[in-house]
Amino acid sequence: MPVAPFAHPRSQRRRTTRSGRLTAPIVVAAVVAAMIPLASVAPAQAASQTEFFSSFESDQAAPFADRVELAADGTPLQQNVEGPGGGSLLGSVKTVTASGENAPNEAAIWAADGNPGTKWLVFQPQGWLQYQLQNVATAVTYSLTSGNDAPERDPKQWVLKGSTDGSTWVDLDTQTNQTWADADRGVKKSYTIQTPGAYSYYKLDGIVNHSGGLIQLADWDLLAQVDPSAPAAPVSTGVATGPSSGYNMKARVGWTGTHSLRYAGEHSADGEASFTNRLFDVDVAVGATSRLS
Ligand SMILES: [Ca+2]
Repeated sequence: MPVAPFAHPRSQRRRTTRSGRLTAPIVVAAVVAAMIPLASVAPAQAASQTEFFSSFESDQAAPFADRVELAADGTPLQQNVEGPGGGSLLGSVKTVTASGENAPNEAAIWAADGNPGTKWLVFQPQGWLQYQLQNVATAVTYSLTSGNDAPERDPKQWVLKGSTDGSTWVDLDTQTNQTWADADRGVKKSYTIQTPGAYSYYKLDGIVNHSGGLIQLADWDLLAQVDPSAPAAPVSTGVATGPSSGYNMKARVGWTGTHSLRYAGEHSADGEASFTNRLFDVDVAVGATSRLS
């Protein structure tokens, strides 16, 4: 399986554990998966020559999000690693749309990358931001993370809405008079959804800034109830929009388009680290000439 490393700032960040010890990040990579019964071929050709192929574009097979494989005794196949936090639905965000954006470096997609170092910015004092998920999901909490500067651009009020079709909306939560201090740059605030429901579209509607003509937001996350059988912080896997930046990579592209697989976690303890997440269930006959690449 060819692997193209890309930067995921959350994983690159070194952090200190409660014991005060620095931990090293786990490599994050974009991969393309294919069962190839022929000689090695380029990804662009592989789709028509294989029994199974995906490079995670929206018209191709979508991987499971954050699905940690379990051993026969029910324990997760994960050792000495810690994911970015359970329940996040960012891995299953299919499309991100907004009332406007400052593309490409401050586009709407940067609100959905789980990285407080990137942001969505729009030249409007009022606006909206919308996620379409790959599957219906019930968010029970959500969070907004402030941008890196200019607190007057922070959202002051908004209405969180949910929808099953992207046109008929249900109000889920309303906030007013929200404030991040000047020093609270890149700071996450979490909110409980009082009336959660199963939706495939979520929208931060009626966003109003504090003053001036711009809105900015570093991150908007939606979180589902955590599966009690899953590890406390599973390694995250899901579709993303390619690397944000790096010295040896092209930003915001995958192998065949604009999507990629992201996995993220940190080496959280001494010793060998490993994890196994399930990406696809495939039904392909494997023979002597089968190839996985
Ligand atoms: Ca971001």
